[in-house]
Amino acid sequence: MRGLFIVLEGCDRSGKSTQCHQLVKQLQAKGYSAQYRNFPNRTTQTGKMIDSYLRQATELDDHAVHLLFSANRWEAMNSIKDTLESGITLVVDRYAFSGVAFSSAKGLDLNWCKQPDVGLLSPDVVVFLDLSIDEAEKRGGYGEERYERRELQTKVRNQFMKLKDDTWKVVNAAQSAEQVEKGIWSIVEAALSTSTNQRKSLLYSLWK
Ligand code: FDM
Ligand code: MG
Repeated sequence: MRGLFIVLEGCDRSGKSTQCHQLVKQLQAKGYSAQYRNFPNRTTQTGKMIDSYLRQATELDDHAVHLLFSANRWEAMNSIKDTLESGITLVVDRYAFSGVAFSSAKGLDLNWCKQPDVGLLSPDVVVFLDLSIDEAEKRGGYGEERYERRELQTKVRNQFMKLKDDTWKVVNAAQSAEQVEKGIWSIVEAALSTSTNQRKSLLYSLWK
């Protein structure tokens, strides 16, 4: 049976990366093969351009960088598909939802933002770690990268809310790390329990 394609999304400081790594560990402890991936993947050619932009070392047009983020996902699709088909479950830290939420928060048209990601592999589960901006700021403030500002983060959160559909599972990220972990696990456990026939075949159908 193929692996599950799990995406964790949320605003900065919501604990996404920590929870992704915890989830991989928990899956492995239960005997599942699981791996962590993240977007942007800063190690590829597109990823290096994105990294330099995020560190504010270079400037890029908003549209151009949006397309780079999308290309950074497209170039990973074959590998993601092969990995899932080999039976490995993937826990992915950010996906196209971040792509659209951030770029549209900067003022680009939301529908325009979705287009380059239309037809990416659809995740089986999207877990949204929900945290208010006030709670996020209490966690030690933002860092030095582009986008790590309260004003933009507030807009990003609003844009995420517009993308949320009934396939999303929301977990309150203001809880303790252990409680968040439990909330995520119960969602993942339900998805894992689907039998071979029930698990829908992998489709390049995001936003189609
Ligand atoms: N980000 C991330 C985008 O603007 N578009 C995208 O498609 C993705 C995947 O990049 F501010 C933003 C979100 C965040 C920044 O992400 C770097 P990490 O997770 O902090 O590395
Ligand atoms: Mg960050």
